[in-house]
Amino acid sequence: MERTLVLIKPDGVQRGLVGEVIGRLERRGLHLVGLKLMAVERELAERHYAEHRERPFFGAVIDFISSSPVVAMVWEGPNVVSLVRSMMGPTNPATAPPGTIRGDLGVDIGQNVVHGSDSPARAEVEVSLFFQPSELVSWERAGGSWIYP
Ligand code: IDP
Ligand code: MG
Repeated sequence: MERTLVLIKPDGVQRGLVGEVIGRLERRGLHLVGLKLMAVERELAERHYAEHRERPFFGAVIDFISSSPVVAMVWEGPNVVSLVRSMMGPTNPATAPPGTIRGDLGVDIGQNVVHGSDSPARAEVEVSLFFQPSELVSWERAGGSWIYP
């Protein structure tokens, strides 16, 4: 079963958008298997964003994600990586379409409310960076067959 890491970034938590973001993912029918509020240490931030190490915005991204708590979650389901990415919208909220999380809730590329893994392989790495296996819960949602027949 596919899993993805979703972070509600410091701006989303500070702005009181935790319920809004989780509500959208829940209403879509996605399945939550891990959830916690946490501070992101710089070392974890640098490992999480390692692919951007050479980019000019790397320092700013590390400073930002470690500046204030995030909500870290793992969601599970068929195609969940691309489902979440399409719900988030493009990286820059200024050009993200209405109806997407970033297009509805943000305006700045650095403060774009959410992170979602960009591939199943990357998701596996990111889930294991943020969660111990014992923190993930396997459970069945009542009425789940009305979402996934
Ligand atoms: P993604 O979050 O949509 O996957 P990435 O390209 O992986 O976007 O970039 C990671 C994060 O780095 C973005 O979510 C954004 O907050 C930040 N970022 C990306 N590009 C820029 C930029 O050009 N300037 C400032 N911040 C950026
Ligand atoms: Mg990315």
